Amino acid sequence: VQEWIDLRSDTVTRPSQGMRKAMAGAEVGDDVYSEDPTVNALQERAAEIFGREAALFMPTGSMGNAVCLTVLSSPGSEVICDRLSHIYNYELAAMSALAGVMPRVLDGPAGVPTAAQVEKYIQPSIYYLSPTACISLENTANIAGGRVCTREKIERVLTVARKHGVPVHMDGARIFNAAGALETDVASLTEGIDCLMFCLSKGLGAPVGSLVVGSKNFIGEARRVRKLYGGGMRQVGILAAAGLYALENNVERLAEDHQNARLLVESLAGLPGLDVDPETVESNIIIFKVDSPAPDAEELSRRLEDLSLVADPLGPDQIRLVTHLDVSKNDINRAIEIFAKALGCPK
Ligand code: TLP
Repeated sequence: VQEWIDLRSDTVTRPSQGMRKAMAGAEVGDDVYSEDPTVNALQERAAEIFGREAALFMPTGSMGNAVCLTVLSSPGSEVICDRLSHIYNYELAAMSALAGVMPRVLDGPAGVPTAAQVEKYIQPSIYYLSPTACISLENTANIAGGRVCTREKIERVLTVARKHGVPVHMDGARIFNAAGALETDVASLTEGIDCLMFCLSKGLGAPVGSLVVGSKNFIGEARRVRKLYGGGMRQVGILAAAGLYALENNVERLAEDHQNARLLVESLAGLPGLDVDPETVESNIIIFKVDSPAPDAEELSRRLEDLSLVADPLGPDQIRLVTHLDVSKNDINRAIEIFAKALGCPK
């Protein structure tokens, strides 16, 4: 029987034997009392890796983002974000529903607004304007095709933000992919950003969990808001152990996912009806348009599924493919053959 190749997301990764072993052996305690030694170790490790004072374990990336935006805002204020951002599209308007803030949406290149765009939309202090609570940047920018935001671009936004006294949040769900692609480390890439959320549950291969990093004061507030949102957890050292294992073992290997994405996109670019630009693929995500003679995205993904490859359509004419640690180079070669077959190309 052929194995499924699942390219829907890097969230589909399953914990390895080594990770499961680490989880089974984890020491635990009640984390609402801050007494889970493994959670504490993970938080300390995350703070250290990012060069920040403190960190906080979160059940999900969405909760991490919601907590950060809540801490930084008050109801009636605005969060500057990109039109393609995850916080704007895929978090059920949590920033509005929970924090009472309004997204101020900009169309940045590659999924991240530029400093000039941001400066134009930071609200002047006039009583009838909603004040700008914060700027949120996503790195990598998922729906922009996993695009990587460079240190230079971040720094330009930080300069404008500081000039106006506005804090900056980063949705760094895939920040290790970004740092890897830029051949830098996450601390240098994100220095000066007020708060950042990153996920353990995506390319890093943990079954669950994200962290928020920031100053001691910020994390103190974040702990309060996490509890408010129902995210106070108990003996979650078993999950934190997976996170520690992921940070130790699965960061360097993200480069393989990027190589696999490159191999895949370069072959897909030669197939009829797939509008793929390999130039824009910078990490582990490939998003492309399908056009005639290819069928629509829905039909193409049905054909792929018949051939044991799962890929989610992103609207009627787009498909997203994500490489991850449960997809090998062999799987990618098979995926290329499957695409050719699904598009009716001769061998
Ligand atoms: N992204 C998921 C889906 O929700 C789209 C995926 O398959 O890519 N920020 C970014 C940039 C994300 O990509 C995601 C998840 C989140 C936040 C939310 O993380 P979770 O799923 O842990 O709440």
